Amino acid sequence: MFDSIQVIIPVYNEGENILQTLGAIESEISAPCTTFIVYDFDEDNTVPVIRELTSKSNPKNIKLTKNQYGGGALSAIRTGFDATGEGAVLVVMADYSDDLSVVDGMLAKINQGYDIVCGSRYMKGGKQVGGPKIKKLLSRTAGLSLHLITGIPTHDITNNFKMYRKSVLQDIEIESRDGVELGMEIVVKAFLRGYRITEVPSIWRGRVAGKSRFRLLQWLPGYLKWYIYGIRGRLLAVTRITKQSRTSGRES
Ligand SMILES: Nc1nc2c(ncn2[C@@H]2O[C@H](COP(=O)(O)OP(=O)(O)OP(=O)(O)O)[C@@H](O)[C@H]2O)c(=O)[nH]1
Ligand SMILES: [Mg+2]
Repeated sequence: MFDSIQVIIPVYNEGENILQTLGAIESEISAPCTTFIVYDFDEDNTVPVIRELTSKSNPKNIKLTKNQYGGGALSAIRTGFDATGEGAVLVVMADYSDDLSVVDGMLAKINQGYDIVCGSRYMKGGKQVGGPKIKKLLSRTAGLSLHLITGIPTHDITNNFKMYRKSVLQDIEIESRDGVELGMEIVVKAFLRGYRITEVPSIWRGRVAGKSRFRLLQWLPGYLKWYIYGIRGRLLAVTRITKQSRTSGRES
């Protein structure tokens, strides 16, 4: 039973957004949180904002952490994973796009025995407000079709707003090195290994300040790789089960 949450926030010049996101963590999540803010370089404009905040009140629950794997959101999240201990680990974006009002519910699901809880824009009750239309179309199509084809228990595979049981993160080797598709990689691999996965509806809002770092064309192949991996892995598993039941049917 976990009663606190370790939050990871990758940041790239999020000085205009980070305090609002930290404020929402404070006000919308009732479980105590330790937040790892992972930045790439010392000149990032998020860094002085956090330094000022922590010098005023010295909160022990905010950890400014430098990316240990070079740069990029994906390696920043990996650095955050490394910094966390046992328990529940939540990935949140810095630009106040994720719906933090559902986080206590995510923790409750982990405590019910689920290993991963996905924030889901594309299930009943979830929503995506703003953001580029093409990105929404692609991620929605990927999420709904992967759910339909493989039975993976989320409609929103591409969303990185997910809560993990740390032991799952220790068990799954992350191969992705670029982009932001690691949430997708972890959930697809965890699904094929039989981990318990569920989702909660959440509302995603497009950023109102700062600059988007999303690179659709550059990152699309990474998403496609894990999409195909999921379908292939599921088909192989179904074929194996069918062969086994035929063999045992013949033997009996
Ligand atoms: N450490 C680090 N964090 C990054 C980097 N690029 C993006 N991020 C963070 O990763 C999160 C997601 O990046 P965004 O640019 O918001 O990408 P997105 O959410 O897909 O796109 P929009 O919200 O539409 O702009 C945010 O918290 C960013 O600050 C990076 O190169 N390094
Ligand atoms: Mg964003």
